[in-house]
Amino acid sequence: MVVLSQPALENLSHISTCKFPSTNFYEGIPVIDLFKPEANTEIVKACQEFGFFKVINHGVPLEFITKLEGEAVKFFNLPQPEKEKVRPAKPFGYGNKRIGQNGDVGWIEYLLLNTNPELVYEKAVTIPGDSELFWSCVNDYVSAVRSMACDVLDMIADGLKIGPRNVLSRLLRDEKSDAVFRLNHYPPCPELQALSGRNLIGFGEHTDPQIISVVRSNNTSGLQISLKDGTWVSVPPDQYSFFINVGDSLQVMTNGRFRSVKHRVFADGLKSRVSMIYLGGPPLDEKIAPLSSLMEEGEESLYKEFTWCEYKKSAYKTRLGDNRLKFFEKS
Ligand code: GA4
Repeated sequence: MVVLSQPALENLSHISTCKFPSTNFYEGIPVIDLFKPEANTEIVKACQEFGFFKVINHGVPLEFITKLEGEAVKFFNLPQPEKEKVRPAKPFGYGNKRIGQNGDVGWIEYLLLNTNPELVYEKAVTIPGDSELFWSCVNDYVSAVRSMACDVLDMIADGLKIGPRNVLSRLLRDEKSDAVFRLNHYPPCPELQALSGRNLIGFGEHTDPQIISVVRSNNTSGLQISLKDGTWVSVPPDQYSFFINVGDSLQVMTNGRFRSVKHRVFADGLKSRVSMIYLGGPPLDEKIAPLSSLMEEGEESLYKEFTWCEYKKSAYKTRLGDNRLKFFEKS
């Protein structure tokens, strides 16, 4: 079980709140067993309908997950001045309440890390205590999760009946793949919940700019996704499974067939939520465009041409809740 110390209730007027019916879970989230032969088609269907699904039988060793969670809890439990010794998340490091550089805030603290082997030395983030142990846990976890994400992308190619099979996964396997990894801690907000029955927004609504994101959290609720009709639903937590989000880049590469899913996170009233997210992006110079093998005769791209670097630069100038793809849609 995760036990973390609670921060004092500070002036929270700048962080939005909302009624969060945490027990009212949505039961319609697709669950994909990666061992089943039908997984390919089920994943494609889930990406079209929801842009989101849960995977079981994922093959990521539980040991990697629990070790990294232990390191994350150790870090977030440090006294505030110790945590602030880590370089600020501009772009990589420790962040507290501020998200990105454009004024977004939430009831969250986090470590934002770059896991690209080429940049690791240049942008290395040192963690108080045993930083080497911390990084070895991150690397074990990220390698296993990346490999599972690549399997999922290969199954997507199979399900879409396009080739080569690694047309998507090669982008994450590339040593220049621009992947980001975040460890999030959403402290509970018991006083606020007791006073008003409301919960604090931990991470406001947004889509992920990358290709695919793999989320794992402890057994605390908080994650919500937006369905096609705009309804927000709560995702039942499951510490033994992973949740996968379609990102903006995969929406473009499938020419809008897949949905980049809007999601947000509330802080729980009583429990700490700790999540770990691998966001798999392509190399910076990669062109993001609909896959030619998927396009039907006469079908035109819905998007202007751009590279991942161009999209990322533009996305990082936006606010969390903005529609980042709209600048790249053909009118
Ligand atoms: C959303 C997905 C990832 O967490 C992230 C976020 C990034 C950040 O936290 O710095 C951004 C956000 C995310 C999209 C818009 C910009 C950039 C905060 C923000 C307001 C690491 C990412 O790649 O894009």
